[in-house]
Amino acid sequence: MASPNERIKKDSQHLRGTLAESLGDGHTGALRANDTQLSKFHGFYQQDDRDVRAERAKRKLEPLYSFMLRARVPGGVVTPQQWLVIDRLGRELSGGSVRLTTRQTFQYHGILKEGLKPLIQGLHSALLDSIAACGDVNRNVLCNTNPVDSSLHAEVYRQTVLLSEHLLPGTRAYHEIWLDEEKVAHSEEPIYGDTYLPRKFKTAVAIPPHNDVDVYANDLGFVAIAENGKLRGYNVLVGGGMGTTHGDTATYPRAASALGFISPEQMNVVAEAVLTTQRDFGNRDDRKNARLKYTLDRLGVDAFRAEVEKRSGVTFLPEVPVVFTQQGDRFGWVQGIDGKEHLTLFVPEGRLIDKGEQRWLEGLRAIAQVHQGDFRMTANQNLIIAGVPQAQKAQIDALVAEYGLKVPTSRLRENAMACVALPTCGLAMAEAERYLEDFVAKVQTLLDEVGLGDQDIVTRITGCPNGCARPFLAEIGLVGKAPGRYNLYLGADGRGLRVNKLYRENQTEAEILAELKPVLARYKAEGLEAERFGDFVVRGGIVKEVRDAQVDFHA
Ligand code: SRM
Ligand code: SF4
Repeated sequence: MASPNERIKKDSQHLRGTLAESLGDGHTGALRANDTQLSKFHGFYQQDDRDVRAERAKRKLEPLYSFMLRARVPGGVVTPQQWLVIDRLGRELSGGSVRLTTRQTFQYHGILKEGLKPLIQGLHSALLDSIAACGDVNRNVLCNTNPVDSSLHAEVYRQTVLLSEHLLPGTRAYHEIWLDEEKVAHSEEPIYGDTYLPRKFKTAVAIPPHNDVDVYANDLGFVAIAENGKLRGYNVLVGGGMGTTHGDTATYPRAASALGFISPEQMNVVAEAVLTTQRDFGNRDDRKNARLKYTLDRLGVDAFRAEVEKRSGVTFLPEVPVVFTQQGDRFGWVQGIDGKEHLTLFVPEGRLIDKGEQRWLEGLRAIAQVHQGDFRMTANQNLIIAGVPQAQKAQIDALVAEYGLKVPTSRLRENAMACVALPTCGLAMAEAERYLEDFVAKVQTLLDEVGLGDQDIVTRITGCPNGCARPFLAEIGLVGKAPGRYNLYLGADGRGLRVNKLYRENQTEAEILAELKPVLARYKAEGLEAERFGDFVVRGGIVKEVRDAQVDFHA
């Protein structure tokens, strides 16, 4: 039987539902039940503050409802003028905080129902939107951010933006409800149809050797291939994804598989064919088994490829061999091939707030007022101040210092990520964002004790197995089970190509640290020159390698 979301989508008149009525209802801070599903396609989620949930229930008050809104920013690039608007809206409507996400965009939390329309209109005034930032559609398209090494970046970024536009839903619901556009009698969804996709759909574009976008974690991935400094085409990947459910072996994280190589001009037609294949073959009965990775494993890669070829008219050429050397970002100043300077700032947990010596919003506002290049949000919750002329470097450095934006850090900390989790995420089983710094400090102590020192081990924590900080691609992955308890995963490769495997279940912090210490000590003693921690634990037989996630992840 089709999942209830299918009926909600079908009856929504292309995502309109009763959102306008829900907004106008002053008796509650919430939306009508069906509208809480449709709102996602418009970029926002209904949430409530879980820190005060029990206390409010005791006082017979409804939960403290508010909304999280996520913008759509293909490739994560915004201008300084746009940044000033993002900053102002964050201060006025989102409690003075803006959160950079793991998908190159930003979120506002704590927005009241009456704040939604001014927020969306404010973003629109800066040519920004939140269309399809969430929901069963293609989401924000990621693209390698760093315009440093190759002339490919500008071309690949341009294609990323066009792809994002191409895969947008056709409905005018967003414009009517939020931007007061006149209602059209009839609207079309040429790509999606009336029920959109069975589930969310994510796309990323990577430029080797940097896998900063974790391209293998996406439903659809494009890996840019260069020849003599020019874009030759893309390897197409399908079927990546992180979300799992504790105890349900029919769910698993999966690194994407290759379909083959295409030319740059074939990108949109192939993307559309992959998307419609998932639209027509994806599971619409069980949302836990509905992502493209399950469709792919059910059909098999060869049959999936044949279907995409039939729909697109494109014949895949053999995948071109590529080498990825790292996940994560490169920090500090780097000079691009055009002579411009780019500064990657480490943003703790992606949280932009003014607190103590670190005044992120004030500081970035001051930078935006003088900056002549752009800002680039990375897929690791960090920020690049990009395209700075040589002559302005010192001025930017002075502002970074004045507002405390150069945070003392270590390689472990720089490479660590956590999802939002408590108090806003309704699905969190344990802390993540509020716990990461503490946990990383304790792992650093272990590294120092065993003599490893300043090590770059990809470490990620999520508050539940949905995997929003891509913990299954971390060399040390913690996934929340209950307050203060996590599953510990080891054995990803630090390049984002291989998912990890459960090492210990339902552990307290003390237990996790006690488990990690001897493994780190063995790595120090037995690890080969330049061997990554994640590769060592596999070679050393500490965890088994996951080759085929469907079979190996739970074995
Ligand atoms: Fe996520 C649901 C936050 C990236 C897999 N994710 C959620 C929700 C909306 C909770 C909910 O459904 O009520 C979280 C809101 C928390 C909050 O208070 O803000 C949430 N996800 C995030 C963000 C903000 C984490 C972060 O700390 O940066 C990321 C926003 C990305 C963006 O800008 O679009 C975020 N989520 C991811 C990623 C990473 C990625 O895409 O590279 C994943 C794993 C990849 C994947 O999709 O497989 C991810 N989020 C999920 C899932 C599991 C999907 C699945 O296939 O099972 C859910 C739950 C769901 O969809 O049912 C989820
Ligand atoms: Fe929430 Fe779980 Fe995603 Fe963390 S991983 S933000 S706890 S859904």
